[in-house]
Amino acid sequence: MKFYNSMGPNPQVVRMFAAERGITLDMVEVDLMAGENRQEDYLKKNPGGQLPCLELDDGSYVAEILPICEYLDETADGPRLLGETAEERAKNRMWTRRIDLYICEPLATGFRGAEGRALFENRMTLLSPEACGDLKALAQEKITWLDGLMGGSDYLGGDKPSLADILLFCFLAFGNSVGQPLNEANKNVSAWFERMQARASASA
Ligand SMILES: N[C@@H](CCC(=O)N[C@@H](CS)C(=O)NCC(=O)O)C(=O)O
Repeated sequence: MKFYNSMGPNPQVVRMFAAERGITLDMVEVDLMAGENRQEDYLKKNPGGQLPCLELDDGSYVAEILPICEYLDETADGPRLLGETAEERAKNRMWTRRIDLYICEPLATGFRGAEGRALFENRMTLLSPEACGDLKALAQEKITWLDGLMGGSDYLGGDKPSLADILLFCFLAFGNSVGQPLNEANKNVSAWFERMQARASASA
């Protein structure tokens, strides 16, 4: 198994998930800044042209971070991070989907068309900087919504971090570094962010 890795929050989600799950990834670096991921050799692996991507032992590929994490969870020895029962898995997926659709997607699309414009303008259609401002505001609105729900437990998934926690952490850390800072008025999210940052897996 090989993990095609790069800078950016998406590969970080898989690296952090693997670290939490006790999995060592065999990493191959791809130069995202130089656009290596948009060239023929990489497109044969992942026609979506984005990172990361996992090459399985049979030579086939799985792209998209959430299915990659699910695959790692199901195939590694030891207790599953995504849950042992249908109920646990459904709740994990519910949180992961909320975080992905309502926070990660607008945050990342908002970044690409604004601060990331020079890097992305020859790679994909971008929204106007004004629309990107609206997307960033939508992401912030949902983070504040989440803050109101997060008082009772240490992590979204309960007493240990789930994939949803890892996803949210990597994207909030990324947002923080590209002009979408953490809002300190969101006390629960801020305390949760510090808890996540203190985990050894945060530097994976
Ligand atoms: N939906 C994809 C998103 C992947 C993604 O956006 N990756 C970024 C790196 S964080 C990327 O490849 N950016 C460079 C590009 O699009 O050319 C997933 O789940 O893996």
